[in-house]
Amino acid sequence: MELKDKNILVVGLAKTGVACARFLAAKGACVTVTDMRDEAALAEQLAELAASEVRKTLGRHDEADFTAADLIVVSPGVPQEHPLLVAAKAKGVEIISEIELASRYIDAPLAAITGTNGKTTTTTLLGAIFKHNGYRTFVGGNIGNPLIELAESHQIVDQVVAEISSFQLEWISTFRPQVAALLNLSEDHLDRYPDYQAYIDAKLRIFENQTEEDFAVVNRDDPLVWKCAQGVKARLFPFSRTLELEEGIFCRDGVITYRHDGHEECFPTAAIQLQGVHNQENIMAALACALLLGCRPDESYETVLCFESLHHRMEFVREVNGVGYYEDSKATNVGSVQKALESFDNITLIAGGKDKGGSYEPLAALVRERVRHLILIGEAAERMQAELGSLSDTRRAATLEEAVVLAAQVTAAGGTVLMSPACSSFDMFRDYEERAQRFIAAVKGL
Ligand code: UMA
Ligand code: ADP
Repeated sequence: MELKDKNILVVGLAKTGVACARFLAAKGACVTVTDMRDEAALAEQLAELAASEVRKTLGRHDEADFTAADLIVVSPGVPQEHPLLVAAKAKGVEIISEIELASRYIDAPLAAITGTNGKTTTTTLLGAIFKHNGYRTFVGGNIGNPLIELAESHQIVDQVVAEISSFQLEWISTFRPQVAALLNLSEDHLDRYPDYQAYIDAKLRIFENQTEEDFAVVNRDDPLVWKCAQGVKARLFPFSRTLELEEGIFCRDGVITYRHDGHEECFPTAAIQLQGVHNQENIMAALACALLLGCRPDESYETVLCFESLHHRMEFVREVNGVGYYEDSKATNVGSVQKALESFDNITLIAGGKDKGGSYEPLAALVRERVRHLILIGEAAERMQAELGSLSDTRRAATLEEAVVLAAQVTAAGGTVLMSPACSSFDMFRDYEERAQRFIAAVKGL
């Protein structure tokens, strides 16, 4: 792909935009960056770009930048239907995402992980398995560091593991992972997509350019994933917690069994530290990707045995007066909260935050069955109250701290207080990490 002297517009100047602009400028392209935020708000990003020659349109977007470009590289946070992207597309301008650009400059095999939940856990575990097998490995993508940073660094690696979001897949054209995993599907990001199907369609694009030489690792137990998988060109490699599979990876009676081309490997689960059925799925997906890409079973299993849960995913905080307090701040949709509720009985659930537009109804049965007290916070409180408020003792709190104190008052010994919000955090906090820290501080203050 020739970039020298090309007019390239980078839309969005956060992590992705900065890395793309630096990479493209170093390749000799004429780069313009544009962001709705102004210079003052972007001081940090501009400092990172100080050594690169780039033109800037900040505090606004100019149509002329879009329609005059030879190529546009879009950040994940910019919606696909942005009118200026639509206008540029109508004029025939090529528009790509950062993962598309990066993948054109990466030679190493690519394992790409998507799904509504479990991406970060599975990506991190798979990266650790590759490293323990002795492979030079880059781990990146939606997990926090753009893939283009690998291309920019000229680092030589043997394996690339990428966490991939639906947003990043919106503008791909040739992006082709050797192994792509789809962990699960449930409603999410409906504040960005017109409907659930549009979100699903974006996710499924991970398989779009695969051929029968590649593998699609898919959740056999998720009916929607399994149905969608029937259309893929890659070889299907299912994982299951319920079925014995001839080809695939499955867990039964405390043993994970991997079967591929008549070959079998067995991995007992008793000594695995990562708890919860959802993590069993993440482990199977990571093991499948690793073994399909040449990892040795023994080293891979050793990594799985030692791997501990990542922070802010159903993490135990402390016990006070016989009540266990758990923090699951990364649970920002109903799919992840379902898994959290399945893990406990007699729950006081603290939920709510910024509403993403999906239905809370999928939680109803579990709330009725397992939640004794529901304490709602944030912008979504009203909608959640309307959809779930009649199923258990439901209360409202103005702040997270007030919710924790209220939870401590109403929860009897033997119960569990669980913060698993089903919403993003941006109405009250900087991000999910700040929400987690505030919960932990409030619990420690009890
Ligand atoms: N902007 C405009 N015009 C617009 C819209 C936005 O100029 O119309 C600007 C914003 O002012 C901002 C920039 O565009 O400066 C948006 O950038 P971004 O949101 O893409 O931020 P990055 O820092 O580049 O982060 C992105 C991912 N962000 C999103 O998908 C929203 C990060 O995922 C990812 O880690 C990073 O690239 C590296 O690949 C975050 C995320 O929340 C963690 N992902 C979602 C999730 O996990 O649920 C999908
Ligand atoms: P993602 O990167 O997709 O957001 P994480 O690994 O960060 O995934 O986990 C996010 C939330 O989803 C946490 O609350 C976690 O407990 C839950 N979770 C993790 N894996 C799964 C899974 N396979 N199915 C459902 N929920 C999961």
